[in-house]
Amino acid sequence: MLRLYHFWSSTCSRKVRICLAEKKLEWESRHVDIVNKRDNFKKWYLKINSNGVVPTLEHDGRIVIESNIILEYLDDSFPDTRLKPNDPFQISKMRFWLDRAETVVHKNVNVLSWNRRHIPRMKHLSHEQHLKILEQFPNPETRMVRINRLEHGVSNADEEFSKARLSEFMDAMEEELNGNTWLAGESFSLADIAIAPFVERFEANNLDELIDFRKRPKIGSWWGKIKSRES
Ligand SMILES: N[C@@H](CCC(=O)N[C@@H](CS)C(=O)NCC(=O)O)C(=O)O
Repeated sequence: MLRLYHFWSSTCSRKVRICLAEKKLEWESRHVDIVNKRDNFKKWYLKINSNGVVPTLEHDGRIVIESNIILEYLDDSFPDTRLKPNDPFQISKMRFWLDRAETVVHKNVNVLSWNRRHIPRMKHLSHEQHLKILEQFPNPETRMVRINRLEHGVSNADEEFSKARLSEFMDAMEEELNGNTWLAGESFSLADIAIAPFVERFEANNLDELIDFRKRPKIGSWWGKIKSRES
């Protein structure tokens, strides 16, 4: 049995839900409220995900964490509908984009979401209450980054830096899609799944330069094809 611990608007959770839908797998949902109830810092959740983040997959009692690893795990465990290319070079491409989704896109989208989404959601809390929440992040690096953001804010310069990294990322994606229909070649793959929720987040955050598809027409047509999929 597959059970997914996830949060509705989390980009990393979305990746896994898209993969489950593409593969037409039955799954049980456990919603983890990472905003108000902070279920992700509760003892029971930290037992299955010691980083205190979503998503977490449970498969027949076994726990898998990290969204990109979950994607590959699902594809390897349920190979009927393949979302991984067969060719080793294309697999390397797919892993390249999975890596960029985490190390470039997720990281920088987080910076840009701070003023736009995080602060408005937390405005009912005092500084001390907010700090107490951030101090609960078990991962020392995440904890330090979040506390620094609370103490010093995200400046215009920080935002411009992140926007520039995302813009470079989008240029690289445009170049990749110049010769290929999908990110890892001629077939839709986990690479496309891993990036799609972030493009949706660029739209939700009104990051106009990133979603100006006149500038990056290949991504525009890729995005149209992604949105027309049932998943
Ligand atoms: N590398 C992890 C990142 C997971 C992650 O950061 N998840 C976010 C939501 S997208 C989260 O749970 N954040 C908890 C919080 O902000 O309190 C993965 O890909 O699974």
